[in-house]
Amino acid sequence: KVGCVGIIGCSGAVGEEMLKCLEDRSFPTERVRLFAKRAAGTVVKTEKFGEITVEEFSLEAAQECEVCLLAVSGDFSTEWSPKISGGPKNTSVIDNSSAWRYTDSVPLVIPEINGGKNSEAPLVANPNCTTAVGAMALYPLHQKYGLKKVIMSTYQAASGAGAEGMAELETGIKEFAKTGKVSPPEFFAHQLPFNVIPQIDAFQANGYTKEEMKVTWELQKIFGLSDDVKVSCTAVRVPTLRAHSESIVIETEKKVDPDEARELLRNSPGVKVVDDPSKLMYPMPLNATGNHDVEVGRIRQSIIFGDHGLEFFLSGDQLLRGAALNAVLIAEQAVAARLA
Ligand code: 2RA
Repeated sequence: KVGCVGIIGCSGAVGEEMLKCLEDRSFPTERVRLFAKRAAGTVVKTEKFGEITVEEFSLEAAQECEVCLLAVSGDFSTEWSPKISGGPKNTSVIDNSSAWRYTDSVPLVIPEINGGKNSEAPLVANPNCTTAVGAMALYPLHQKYGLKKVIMSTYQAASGAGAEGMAELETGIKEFAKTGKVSPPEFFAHQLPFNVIPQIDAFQANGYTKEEMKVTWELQKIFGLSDDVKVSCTAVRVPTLRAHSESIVIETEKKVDPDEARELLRNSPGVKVVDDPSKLMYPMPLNATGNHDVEVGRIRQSIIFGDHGLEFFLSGDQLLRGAALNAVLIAEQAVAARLA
C-alpha cells in the first residue's frame, strides 16, 4: 500500500465519485486526504478509510500524498499540478481538467488503451468525459479495422456540467410538476428541462464548440491517429441526469462485419454489449448510470459507408468512466509501479 492518496476538489460531483471509486476498488492506500475550499472542516464518513476531515488545500499537505487526484478548475491545475508533483514524494498528479490535455509532454490516458508507462508520468491528464466514453468502443474497432472517419453526435447529461447542472435540472423538473412552469436558467444558457441544447462549451472559429473539438483533439492524441483520420462531433446537452450517450458512425480501412464487431466489443475491456433489438435491449443512460462499463448496441452496417462502415449507439456513466473511474484506474497503475 502507499501511505496517502489526496483528492483535491473532493466536494464536487467528480470529487465525490473519486472517493467512492477508491472505496469500491479497495484502493491500496493507508489513508485518503480530502481537500476543498468551501467544505473544509466538514467530516466525511467512509467504510474503508474511516472518518476524514476535509482540509483546505495547501501545497505541503498535497505533497505528502503519493497520489493526488485533481477535480478542480484548469486554472488551479495550471498553477499547482507541477508544484505538487515536484515535491519530496514525487507525487503522481492525475488531473481531470483540460489544462494539460494538449501539452505534448503530458500523457492523456485511458488506462485500457494507452496506460502502462504513461500512467507513471509525474503529471497525467484525464480525458474529457465525451472522449473517454466513446473511446472505449472506438479503440478496439480502430485496432481491428482501422478508423478512417468518425462522425459522433452526443446526448450529454446534466452531470457533465457538475453538481450545479444536475441541481438545476432536478429543481426545474420539480418546479414544473408543482407549478407547470420552469424558472429562467441560472446555470445553463437555456432551460434544460423539456429541451435539448446544441451547445456545450464555447464556439470556436471553425463553428464547432470546444466540447466537440475536444473529441477530435483527444482521440487523435490517445489513439495516435494520423491527420488523415477525420473525427467530427456535434455535442448536445439533454435533460438526463447522469451518463452520456453517443451515436457514432465510422468509416473503416478494412471491411467490417456487424456480428464480428459485436463479438470483438464483447471481449473488449470496459465495454458491455447490450444489443438485442428483438427484446428492446439497447444502451440507455438510465441503465448505464452507476456502472463502470460503457454499454454499446444498435450495431449495424452503415448505409452510408456500406461494408466499410458501422453505426452504433452507446451510453456510459460520465462521472465514472468519463472522469472519476478513469482517474482512479490511472492511479492504480501509477501505484502498482511505485510498489513494484
Ligand atoms: C460536459 N464533457 O458534459 C463536459 C464535461 N467535461 O459538459
